[in-house]
Amino acid sequence: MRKDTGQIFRIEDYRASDYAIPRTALSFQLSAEATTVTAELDIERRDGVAADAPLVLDGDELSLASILIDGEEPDASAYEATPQRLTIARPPRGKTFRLTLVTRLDPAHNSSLMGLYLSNGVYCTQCEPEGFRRITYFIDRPDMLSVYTVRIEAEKGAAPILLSNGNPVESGDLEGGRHYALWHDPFPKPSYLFALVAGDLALLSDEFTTASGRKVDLGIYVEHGKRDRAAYAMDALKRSMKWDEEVFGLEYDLDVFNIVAVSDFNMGAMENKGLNVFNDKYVLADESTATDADFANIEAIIAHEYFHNWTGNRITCRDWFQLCLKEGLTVFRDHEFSADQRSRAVKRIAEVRTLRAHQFPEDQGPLAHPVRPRRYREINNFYTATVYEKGSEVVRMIRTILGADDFRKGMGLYISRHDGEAATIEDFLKAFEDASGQDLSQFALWYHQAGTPNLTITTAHDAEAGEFRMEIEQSVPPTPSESRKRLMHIPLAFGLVDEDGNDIVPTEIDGATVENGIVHVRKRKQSVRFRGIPKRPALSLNRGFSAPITLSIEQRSDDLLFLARKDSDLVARWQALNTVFTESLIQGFRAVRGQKPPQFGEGLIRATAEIADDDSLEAAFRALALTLPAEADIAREIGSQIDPDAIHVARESLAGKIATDNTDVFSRLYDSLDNGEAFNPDAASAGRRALRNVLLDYLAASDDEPGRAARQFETATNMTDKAAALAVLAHRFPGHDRTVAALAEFEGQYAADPLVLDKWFQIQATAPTADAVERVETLTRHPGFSIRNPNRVRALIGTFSTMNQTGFHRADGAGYRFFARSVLEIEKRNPQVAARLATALRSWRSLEPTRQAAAREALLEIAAPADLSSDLRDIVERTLA
Ligand code: B3K
Ligand code: ZN
Repeated sequence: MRKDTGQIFRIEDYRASDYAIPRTALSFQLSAEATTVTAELDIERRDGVAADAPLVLDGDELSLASILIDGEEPDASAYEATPQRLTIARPPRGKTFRLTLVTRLDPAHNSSLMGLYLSNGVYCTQCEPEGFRRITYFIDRPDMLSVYTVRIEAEKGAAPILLSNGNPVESGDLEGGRHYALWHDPFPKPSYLFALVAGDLALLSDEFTTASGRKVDLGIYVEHGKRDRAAYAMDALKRSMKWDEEVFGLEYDLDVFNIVAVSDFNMGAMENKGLNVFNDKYVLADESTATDADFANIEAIIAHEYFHNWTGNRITCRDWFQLCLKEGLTVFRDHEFSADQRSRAVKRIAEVRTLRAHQFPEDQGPLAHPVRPRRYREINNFYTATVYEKGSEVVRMIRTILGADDFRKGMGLYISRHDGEAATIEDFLKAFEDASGQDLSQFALWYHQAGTPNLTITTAHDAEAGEFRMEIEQSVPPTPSESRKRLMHIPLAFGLVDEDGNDIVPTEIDGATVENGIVHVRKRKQSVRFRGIPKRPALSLNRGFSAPITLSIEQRSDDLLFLARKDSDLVARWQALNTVFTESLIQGFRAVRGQKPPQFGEGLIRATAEIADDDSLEAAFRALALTLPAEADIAREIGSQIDPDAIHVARESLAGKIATDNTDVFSRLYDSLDNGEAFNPDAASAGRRALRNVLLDYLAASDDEPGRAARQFETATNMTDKAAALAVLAHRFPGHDRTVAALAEFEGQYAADPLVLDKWFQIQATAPTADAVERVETLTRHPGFSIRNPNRVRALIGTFSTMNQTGFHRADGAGYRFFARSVLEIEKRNPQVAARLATALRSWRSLEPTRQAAAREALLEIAAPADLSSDLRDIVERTLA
């Protein structure tokens, strides 16, 4: 593994490389433990570079078998090859020359899943960000664009399928049961987009004709026996291709587009040019093995990787500091796609929940960094919620500020200007400025400044003058190495709502820029005065979640409950109810800490029933509205002195109260939502299942017996209902005979289906029982568990550490100790997965003192080994700093 060297990379140190590699020809002789890679690199000295400039190529754990310069073997003193670097001190003096390198790889023992490795007998690659240098020596940086030709040779029996980027050129049989395939990708691309797959896989094929009439062959390759489970992914792919043409005018550009599903993969998927490689979790789905959430994720990730073809591949990043240029933008594009395919408001609420759950804690803790970071020690640790999700919010705000038309023009300009280039955030912003004539210099701080901005809002109403005033004050909290912050441009969408729920149109507005229901906050303090407002309005804020900020405002809970019922903006309606839930739970938490029983307002309980029963609202919206903030959400809002046990008690007591007081409505609704319809993965049907399963959980919170959940488990005809019922049994009736039986049945039925068994691991990892740590530890010895497989590790240990607040944060520190041991064990094989896992401790400073001390011990234990990987060293040191 790549050991930490302590080196820090800084954006200001960027400079173009001395040499370019316009053409790259790779030839692979595949073999599990001894693969040979021959790389023929056409090297070109850039203009203005001294003829004696050394050529330095990156490597990572490489061994050089041979080297030729212009076909001749150089003198041993002419070059130096280490596992990390190949240096040619005095390259040929001519402008161009050819370097031929042979390296040998051992894919079978590559457990880091970076570079070339074997997953379940399938050869596959992962190169982003710096995995290509584990295959051959190269100038492995995203601005090194090269045209690739790839020849793959393997044993035909073991690997009948041979795939790489671009278009297939030729293939054929060879002696000794071997065969070969030749691929050529005409589009210059960075090395991180290189991919190769070889193995024995089943193919689901289809085709797509682009708007300009080009026929594209589509292929999804999966394990034998699973082809039918790829149908939904194929459908999502075709919808994505069409959507990108219709919405952004972007067409696919090669003759083939292939997707391969592999079972060992460090993240979700990878956008390699013409050959996307996917974690099989995000390809395979049918009603009996996947939940509605799985279907939605597949649709989103298939779209995301496909959309990268333009935003990421055709226009790539100049350097890794610009990662959000492709990621934030592509997340924005996949969000829009899902919003168009499903329900826009429901999708937006889901995005807000994700952002708050993952990005806000990052921004508020020791790992905070700007959307475009200025320095890194290990780039793998910057594939974060900030770069992706906040990066997407920033693009959304550009559209809010410019309006849809100028935004679309700006995108067009960005693409036409930079197609075929490696670009920067400055290039991106300039395209929008030029297209719209607007100055985005203050707005650009969203890319450069870390931390979640806060707006403090106070209001006053003068009935006599018919005037409503809103005072806004902005602040950005300090973050690591950024103690002083500059003032941001925050587009805050709002509405003044009258007693019937209608938006009031003021006769006059002054004091700040207000356009189309948006206040553009640019100064520290801003005041807005609305005239023609005789009655005190309810104030609906940050409609549509127009800016990724926090709000400090005293709002009466009856105003919020009114907005929850009446606001014209559905996101704001959800937010209003959620705010009342959160505030009530924080009060409940304080009561529990003070040894008092928590109390909850009747208005809230009534509003919950009313919203549940309002069939003018989509079921999916009602499901989200009814879902209480998660324990981690409540902890984040409390902010310090966190005691997860008290949060758990408060939340359970609110759930119990809502369930007891609303049993009749909830059980009637629960029964009525079971209409026996055939399974359909569409948003409306999924929404009905979501609502029914939220109600099941509530009803179980006041039931003494698990009858209803057990019945649902037994009669369920799809995985969504089955897994939801199993979770209710395991979480609310642990140890009950029917729970034990259901867990055993599920385990037996899916023992041979790892992706489904992951749900069984997850459900048990999240059960909030006193013995959770011991249970999870025991499950690590289950035959279906493997510490080498990232999906298994995430399902069991990842879920435990992020979603089982009482178990992970057990007061005696047992959860942390188990966690530290696991992280170190995983790190030996896969540093990237270990480092990601370790971020679960990033909010340790918000815990109450006893847990804080125990969490620190665990972090110190993780930091102790002298030879940690750069991945884990970077996370643990920043977390402790
Ligand atoms: N670009 C890849 C992520 C690569 C992560 C490397 N640690 C997938 C995506 O965002 O589309
Ligand atoms: Zn991406």
